[in-house]
Amino acid sequence: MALLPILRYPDPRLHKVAQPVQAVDARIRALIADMFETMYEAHGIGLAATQVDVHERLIVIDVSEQRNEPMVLINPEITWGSAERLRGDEGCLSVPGVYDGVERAAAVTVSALDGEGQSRSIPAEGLLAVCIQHEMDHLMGKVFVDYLSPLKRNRIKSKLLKQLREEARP
Ligand code: K1U
Ligand code: ZN
Repeated sequence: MALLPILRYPDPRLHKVAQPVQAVDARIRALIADMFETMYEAHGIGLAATQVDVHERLIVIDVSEQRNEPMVLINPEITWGSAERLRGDEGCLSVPGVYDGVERAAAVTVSALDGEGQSRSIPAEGLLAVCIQHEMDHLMGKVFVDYLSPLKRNRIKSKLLKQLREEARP
């Protein structure tokens, strides 16, 4: 297993649209293992393949307190979303240190293949529903800061670019 580098906003590769996974083979299983290791090490509750510069429709999630309920979504599609919408603060491993409010469907049903290539339909609410929608946005090249005002987004962009420049200084 290996830790993968996570792309950081405003890296333009975060805006690429992911393509369907063609086969759940050894390459994908190794990627899933590496993505879980990377997500747990970063203390995240989700990670999309886009964030590790792999532009295929694959997500890993674990919203459990004990960090022992891993969930793999391959080629996910939302088949139902509630009319009820809720606004809550979100964070992102690709946008470190930034938290802001985003409005999402309160509940969704997602169909996807699991890590064994089996078809599943998963009803989700609460944090899991939010996380699924956030990660599926990544697969469409969308980062949660894209929901914020241009003013806020530009401030975040400048702050993160400054951080990257400082980290690159010898
Ligand atoms: O996509 C990612 O970078 C993972 C992201 C998922 C997410 C968090 C909160 C709301 C929606 C989606 C994170 O895991 S950020 C990590 C974090 O700060 C966090 C962890 C648990 C609950 C809330 C935030
Ligand atoms: Zn994210």
